[in-house]
Amino acid sequence: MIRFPENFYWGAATSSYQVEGGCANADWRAWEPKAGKQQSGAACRHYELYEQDFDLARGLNHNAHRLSIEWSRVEPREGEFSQKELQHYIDVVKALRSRGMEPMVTLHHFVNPVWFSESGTWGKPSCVKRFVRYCEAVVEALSPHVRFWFTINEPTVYFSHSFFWGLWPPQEKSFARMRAVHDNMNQAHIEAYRLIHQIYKNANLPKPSVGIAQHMQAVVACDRSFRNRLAAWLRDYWYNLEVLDYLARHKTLDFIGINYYQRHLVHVRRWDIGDLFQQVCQDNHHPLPKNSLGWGIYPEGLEQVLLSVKKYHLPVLISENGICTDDDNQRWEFIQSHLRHVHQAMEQGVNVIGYLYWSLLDNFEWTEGFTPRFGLIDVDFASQARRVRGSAEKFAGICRTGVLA
Ligand code: IFM
Repeated sequence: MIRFPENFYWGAATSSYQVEGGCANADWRAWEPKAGKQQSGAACRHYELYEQDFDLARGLNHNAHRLSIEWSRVEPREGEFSQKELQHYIDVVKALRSRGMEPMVTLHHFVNPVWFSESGTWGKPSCVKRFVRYCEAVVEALSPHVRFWFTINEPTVYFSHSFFWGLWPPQEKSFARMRAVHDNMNQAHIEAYRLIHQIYKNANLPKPSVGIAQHMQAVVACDRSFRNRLAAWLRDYWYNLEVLDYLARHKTLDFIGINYYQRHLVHVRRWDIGDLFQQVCQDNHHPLPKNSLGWGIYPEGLEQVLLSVKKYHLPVLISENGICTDDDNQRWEFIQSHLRHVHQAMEQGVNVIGYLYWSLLDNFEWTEGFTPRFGLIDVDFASQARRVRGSAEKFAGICRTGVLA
């Protein structure tokens, strides 16, 4: 039997664009038809149905919930802030509080307002000022109700997918642009971190906790050869640790959010950028069970990445961990096996303060559309009916007792 601490945060995560629906001023929305991708459309209609969804989460004994603010709603045109939308998000976080759930709020989760993308996006140095101005409006409005802030979700995934691999809008493929975005996002985090603390101080509010959600893969060399071990080290540094090192050096992390999904088995056949930083070895050695997108399920990897951030001596929140699958037994197995490794990392001294499953609801999985089913709650996208999955009921038992049998 495994017991987690009494004050542990248990819950699930979502992001605005993936669940809300109707994000008319978002750059992703403008890009989807041009790119011939499935369109996010009404998504889960969570913008209207959030109270019902939070009732379900509360019924599943969640005591925390991570959500994101849709920048393109709050600031649909440059410098014009919508009081109506700010009020909407105040209502959302109050709805969580009134149900006994700790709101954990992300300010940027992959999506930008169209005006921001059209005027240089994250590649232009003025983006820092623009992002910080948006943060100020949101944090001023929500600070009485929120203690946990994530400035940016998965910066490494965002700048590599959007500016280097050309997979996401604006589909650029330039190392120089990616570097500029990387630098600007780091700077944006640092300035937003300081601003958030200042706002709380000015308002005499208790100190907030500000961090980022970092996507971390368990990077494993597929054999003991020097070149594969070197490549694994490089990939681990670049994807997992480089941004954290920088922000920790600047003392702008109060906690680290970790989003963990899969193993990356590194096999460098050629010294090219794809083999080094992107490809996962497809040979049939070290086979693993897969999720429905073919990602290798590797629970011990969560312990590995947790131990790799121990050196920062900061609280760690599992801000996302989940599986897309049509087999709900596999989901329950996934949750239990990952939690065992979280606990093992805690026994080795990592200060893990909570676990948020990705995701509360089936939702819009970016270029993969609505097919992958990550949710604790099944969503029928035609009728918008919700159905709580068996795995969610079982997870609810752990959320209630803190005990995994
Ligand atoms: O759906 C995404 C989320 O937006 C960011 N983290 C990974 C999830 C699954 O791919």
